[in-house]
This record gives sequence, C-alpha cells and structure tokens, in this order.
Amino acid sequence: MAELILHHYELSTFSEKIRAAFGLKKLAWRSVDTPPAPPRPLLMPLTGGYRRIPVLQVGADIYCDTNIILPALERLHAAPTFYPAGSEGVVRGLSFAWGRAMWIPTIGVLSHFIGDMFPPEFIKDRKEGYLGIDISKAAMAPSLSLNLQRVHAQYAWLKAALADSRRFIFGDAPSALDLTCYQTTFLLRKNCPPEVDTMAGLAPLAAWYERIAALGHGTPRPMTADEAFAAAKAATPAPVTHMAPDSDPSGLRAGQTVDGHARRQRAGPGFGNAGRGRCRRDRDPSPRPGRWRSPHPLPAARLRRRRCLTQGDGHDHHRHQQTDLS
Ligand SMILES: N[C@@H](CCC(=O)N[C@@H](CS)C(=O)NCC(=O)O)C(=O)O
Repeated sequence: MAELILHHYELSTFSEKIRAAFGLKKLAWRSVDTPPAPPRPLLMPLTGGYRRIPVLQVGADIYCDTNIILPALERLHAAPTFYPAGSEGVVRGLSFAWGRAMWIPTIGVLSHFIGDMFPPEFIKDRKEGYLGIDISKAAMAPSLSLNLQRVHAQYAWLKAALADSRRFIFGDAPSALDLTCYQTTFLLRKNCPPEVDTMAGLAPLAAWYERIAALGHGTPRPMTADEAFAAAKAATPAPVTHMAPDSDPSGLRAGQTVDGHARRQRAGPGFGNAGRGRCRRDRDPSPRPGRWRSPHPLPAARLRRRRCLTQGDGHDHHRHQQTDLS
C-alpha cells in the first residue's frame, strides 16, 4: 500500500486531530510541512483548489477534510477502530456537529488570550481567505461572552459523558469523537495561559485530555512537497472497491467534473474558488477560463485522475476527475 502522506503544519488543530489519529492507530506516515497560509503551489493542484489543511495523500488519492480523512484511514487500517462499541453513526454525527458548533467560539476564546499577537497578514488572510471574520482580539472582544456560552454549552455534555470517570467517551477505547473534542481543546490548552482552563471550564477534562495527548502521533517521517507531488504523479489512483459505483445519493457520478466550492474563501492568486472538501456537480456549462489552473508552471501531467471526496454522507466517496496539470 502507498505511504500515508499528511500535508499539515504544526499549529493546525485539525491536523492535530489526524496526527492523534495516527497515534491511536500506531501508524507510520510521511509528514509534509505546509506554510500556515497559501500559496501552497504543489498542494493546490492535487486538491483542485481546496485550501484547507490537513490533506491526506495516499499515492494519487487525495482526501480533503478530516471528516473524510478519518473514515479513509479506518478503511485502510481497520484496527484499532475509531468507532468502538458500534459508535460509528454517533461519532460521525457528533464530530461534525462539534466542529460546526465549536470552531469560531474556540477561536474567540483563543483570540481573547493571544489575539493581539496575531500578525496583521495572518488576520487578513483568515478574514479574506478563510473564516470571513476579523479574528483580532479587538474585533472578537464584543462576542467573547457569547462565545464563552457556546463553548461551555458543548463542554457541558462532554463533561457529563465523562462524569463516571470513564477513560474515553465510549469507555476504555478512544474514538474519533474523542479526537474531535480533543482538537479544539488542544487549540486552547496549547496556545493560551493556564487561566484558559478556568475561563472555558476545562479543568475537569484535564485527565481525559492527557490520555488523548498520550496516544502520540504515530511514526512521522519528513517529506518535501516536491517528493509528495512526485509520488502523486508516479502513482495510479487505487481502484474503488469499498462502495458501489455511482452510488452517491446526490447523483454525482464517477468521472464527473467536480468543483471544490467555497462560500467566501479564496485560495490565493490564480484560484477562482477555494474548496470546502465538498464536490458538487459542475453545473456551469461554460466555466470561467482558468478556474482551476495553477499559476505555477507544472510539468506535463501524468497524474490522470484526481480523486475528490464528498462529505455529504460521511463516507469517503470517491469522485474521479480527469485532470490535466500541464
Ligand atoms: N472542515 C475542515 C476544516 C479544516 C480547517 O479549517 N483547517 C484550518 C487549519 S486548522 C485551515 O485550513 N486554516 C486555513 C489554512 O490553513 O489555510 C476539516 O475538518 O478538515
């Protein structure tokens, strides 16, 4: 089997979810250190414009979004499972909900502590190319109390779930839901002074948090972006055998042109749209020229198919696209 390659950067907390997932499954993987903001000229052509981090690469197969990466890892390396005690449906649903409910509120708390240290270009990038909001301390301050209420509301159910001193949410074995809840907690505990535990009510979660941190990150080995790109070019996408052909409930078909689309993101120069990991039917019969072209000259393509993944039903459905990177 091709190596697992993770495109990520150290401070990326969604990446921390996947690094911890490697730890849970004790996997060896290759680590491609990306810059914390675009341009990422050797990654964008692989993802079709999707700008978020992390991205998992397995040969020529590209998995965008942690909600897709985790099921893919589970399929490729089943044991130990991310879904103990038959928890897969609940884990997938609650993981998705936790991400939606917690990301901006958690950034609000983070910004309260360290927002005045964010460099202006970082604030600009996150506003214009990613979140659509100003995450500086001054701009986030008016919503601090609302964000704290939201954070406390979610941590309340997590604390209730762990109240009988169980080791993890479903008992003795960690699940992907533990990793998801750990991820936003990691953002706060890794970057804020210890007072964050009091402000966000994290103290009762400290032992659970340490148990997840102790899973480690598996066995990473560095790889350059050039090496990862070359690995993609040299590989052939793996045949899809884990799902019925053309079984996507929304009607997407294998081989169909797809478009990683953004509501408000821009990937950087040369990319009309950034992606959110969701592939959709390309309904535009005459797409704007250059929409998916990289501004960076690339060698003639041998990577013939790009694999794009839907997060609609949480399975790692594959959509194949004829891709010309030349
Ligand atoms: N839903 C995505 C969210 C990923 C995400 O927002 N990642 C952050 C980094 S932690 C990001 O991409 N920030 C902008 C950037 O790095 O360019 C997932 O689960 O993977």
